[in-house]
Amino acid sequence: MKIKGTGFSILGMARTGVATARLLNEQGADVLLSDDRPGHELKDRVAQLPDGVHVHTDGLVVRPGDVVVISPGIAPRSRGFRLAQRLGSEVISDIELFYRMWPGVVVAITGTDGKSTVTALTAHLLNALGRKAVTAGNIGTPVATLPGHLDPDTIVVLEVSSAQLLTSRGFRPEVAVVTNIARDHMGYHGSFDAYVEAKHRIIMNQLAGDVFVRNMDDPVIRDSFLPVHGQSVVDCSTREKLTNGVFLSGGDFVVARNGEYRIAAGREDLGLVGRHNAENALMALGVAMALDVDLEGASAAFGAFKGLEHRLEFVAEIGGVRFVNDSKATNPHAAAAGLRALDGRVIAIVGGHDKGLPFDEMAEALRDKAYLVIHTGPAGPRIADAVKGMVQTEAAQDMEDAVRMAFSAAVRGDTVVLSPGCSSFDAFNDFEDRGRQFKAMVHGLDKG
Ligand code: UMA
Repeated sequence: MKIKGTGFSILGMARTGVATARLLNEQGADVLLSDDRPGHELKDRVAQLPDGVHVHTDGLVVRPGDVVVISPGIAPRSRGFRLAQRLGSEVISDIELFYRMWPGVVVAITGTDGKSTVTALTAHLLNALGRKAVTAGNIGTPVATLPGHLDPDTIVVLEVSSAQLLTSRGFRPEVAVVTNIARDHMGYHGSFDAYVEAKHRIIMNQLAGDVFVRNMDDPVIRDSFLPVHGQSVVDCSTREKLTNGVFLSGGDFVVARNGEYRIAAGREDLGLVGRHNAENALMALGVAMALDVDLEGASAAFGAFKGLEHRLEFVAEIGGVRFVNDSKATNPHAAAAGLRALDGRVIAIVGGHDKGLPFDEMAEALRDKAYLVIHTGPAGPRIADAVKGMVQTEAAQDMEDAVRMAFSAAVRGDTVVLSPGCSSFDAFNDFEDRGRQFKAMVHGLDKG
C-alpha cells in the first residue's frame, strides 16, 4: 500500500489512533486524527502527536476520499462509522493497515475468551524454542508501534478482536487461531451471527500454505469454522485423540503428525489451572507445530510462563483466605471457565454492567463451585436470580462492600474470587481498572 502522500482520516484518539497517526506521519502520509471527546480531555494524547498531524476534537471527522482507519471501540452503528462508510475511499482496521505494511510472518489469534493468554503463551513458547516473536494488538500494544522498529524475521503474534476483524478485508495471517466462540459484544455487532461472521474473517483469506489452528472442543468452531480455501489445519482437543494435531492424553500434551505421536510437555508443567488453560496451551503448541518449530524445551517453557494479570490471578492470602482476581472474565462464558478451575470452598463476587447475556452457564458453574455469591452492579440481581434456590446470595453496594462482606463470611481455607461475568463500565474505566482496584481493596484488608 502506498503510504507517502496518501490521505488518512483516523477515527478515535486513544491507543490505536495515536499510534497509527504517529506511524503514518513518520512514513509521509497526510494524517487527520479525530475524536468525539472534548479537547480538554484529550490534551495528553494530543501532546504525544508529532507536528504535521491534523487534530480534530469534539466530533469525528472524515475527509472525502481519505482512507479511514477506525479504532476498534467505534461501533458499526455509531455515527462515526457510518460517516466513514459514506465518505472514505475505504474503511480499514489498524490490523489491516499493519498487514499491508508488514513483510514478515503474522500469527493471528481471536476467540471470545483466552485470546490474550494464548497470544502471550504462544510468543513465550516461540521465543523459548529459539524463534523471535513479539505480541501486539488487542492484548494492549497497538500494532502500529511495530513497523519500522522490528526486524522482519520476527514473528508477530497478534491478538485480534472481532471489532478489528470486521474491517479487515485483505488480512491473511500465515497462522490463524480461534480459541472459542460464546455470546459477547452483542451491543457492538447487533447479533450473534454478525459476531461469528466477524470472527470468521480471520480464516477467510487464508490459502494453501497457511495454517488454521482450531480448538475442536468448541462446538461453534467445530461446526462453523471449516477450512475452505486450501489452508491446512492443526486441530486441538483436550477430549479426543487426534491423528494430526495436538491433544491432551492422560497428563500429557501430545503432538500427532502424520500418525506419529510425541509428548511435547506434561500438563503439570503448565502452572495455569483449569481445562480452559489446557486448551490454551494446546493452541500455543499448535502454532509452534504449524511453524515447524522443534518442540524440545516446551516443558521448561510452560514451566516458566507465569500467566497474565486479571486472569485467575492470585492476589494474596489473608487470614488463611485466598483472594483471586479474574476481572478479565467480562462475560458469563469466561467466568464459568474460571470458576470451574477453582478447588475447595469458594465465595464469588459477581456482577457489573449488564450486557443482556444469558447467565445459565455461569449459574451452573456457581452452583457447582461456590457456596456464597455476592453480587454488585446492575447485572447483579439477574445473576442472583439465575442461582436462586441453589446458592446463597447477598447484594453488595459496591466492590469495596463486596470485598468486605466476602472476607467477613470466609473461613480459613476458602477462596474469594472476583468473577464478574460482566463488563466493568458500571463503576470502572475497564476490566484492568476493576482488577487493580479489587487488588488494592484486598491488600487494604491486610492492613485493616
Ligand atoms: N470514540 C469516539 N466515538 C465513538 C467511540 C469511541 O470518538 O463513537 C473514541 C473515544 O473517545 C476514545 C477512542 O475512540 O478516545 C477509543 O478507542 P478504542 O476504544 O478503540 O481504544 P484503544 O485505546 O485504541 O483500545 C483498542 C482496544 N479497545 C477496544 O477494542 C474497545 C483495546 O482492547 C486494545 O488493547 C487497543 O486498541 C490496542 O490494540 C481492549 C478491549 O477491551 C483491551 N478489547 C475488547 C476485549 O478484549 O474484550 C475487544
